[in-house]
Amino acid sequence: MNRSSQEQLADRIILLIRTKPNAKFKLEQLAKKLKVTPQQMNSAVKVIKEWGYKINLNKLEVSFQSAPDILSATEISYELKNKLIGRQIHSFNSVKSTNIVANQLADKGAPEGTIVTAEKQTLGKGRLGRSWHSPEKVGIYLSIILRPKFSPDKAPGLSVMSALAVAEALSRYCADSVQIKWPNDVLINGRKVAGVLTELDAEKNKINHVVVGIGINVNQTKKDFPKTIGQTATSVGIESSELINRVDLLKSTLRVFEKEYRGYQKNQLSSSLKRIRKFSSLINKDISVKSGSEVISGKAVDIDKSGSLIILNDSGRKVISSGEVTVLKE
Ligand code: BT5
Repeated sequence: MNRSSQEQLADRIILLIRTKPNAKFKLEQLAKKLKVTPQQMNSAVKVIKEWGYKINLNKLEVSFQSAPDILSATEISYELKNKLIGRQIHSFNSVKSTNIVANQLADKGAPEGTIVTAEKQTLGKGRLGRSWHSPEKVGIYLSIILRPKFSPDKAPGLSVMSALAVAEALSRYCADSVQIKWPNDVLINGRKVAGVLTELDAEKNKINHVVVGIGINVNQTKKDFPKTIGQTATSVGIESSELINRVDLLKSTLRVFEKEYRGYQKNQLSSSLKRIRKFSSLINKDISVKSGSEVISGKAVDIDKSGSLIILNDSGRKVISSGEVTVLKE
């Protein structure tokens, strides 16, 4: 039996025994049910232990105690109940960047809703050539492949939509302190906890695919951040003083994302604007935005249904679809 069929068997055993935690399952009966030999059962049970599942095992019986907090396809798909987002899951221990892998999969025809996750990234990407610090097993590194039918000019709003999905998932852990800093940052108590990198592959009037990359700092402690971002970054764990289950947080994010994406396809951000405004850290602040080579200053007054930021200044009303914001006055 090769490694991957052993892993598949391990998956099936986990699915069966976790339906009744702590109940004893006879190994012989499980083997019969799964149509495998006792030897195959034994090696699959070994794999289950190696993955970090807590099981009680003797020669005759096995029982399920608890699942490890690993971003594996087995754990992510368990009771996810999404129709689209996460219907195919590619999970890795280490990749350069989940966005790079997702773009490659999309080029090869991976269906909409396919996700890529990793325990660690060695070349995690931010926007505009910047990097995303991605240490092992403490963060969530996720990319989602979308194939929307709408025209490419509607794609920029997907960043705000994704930031909203993350903010909503995070507010279950840190209720009143989560904010969205337009267009793609999520903050807790003013520090960056998550970022979104949206990459678009499109022709003139048609989107081939979009990869939405989401990085969330989950269980980092202060000393896990390099000096360069020590003052500006935070994690959900630091802000909630709890050890967070990454699989649960990832699944909540995927569920909210699916709901938001459905709404976005119908009418962009129309039905999300109230929540976006509630989370927004910029409304009514004096800001300056660098958008391409242009720098525009003024008061941020709103975000519209396309995800653009509306600014008022002496020369009137400006609508900005993407850029870098600096807050001038709190
Ligand atoms: C972002 O860029 O915020 C987008 C980050 C997207 C990361 C995800 S992880 C999964 C997927 N695969 C990838 O390769 N990327 C995506 P930007 O707005 O450009 O912010 C980058 C800046 O944030 C950096 O220049 C640092 O100053 C800061 N930074 C880097 N790592 C950070 C971290 N882990 N937490 C908080 N701030 C960070």
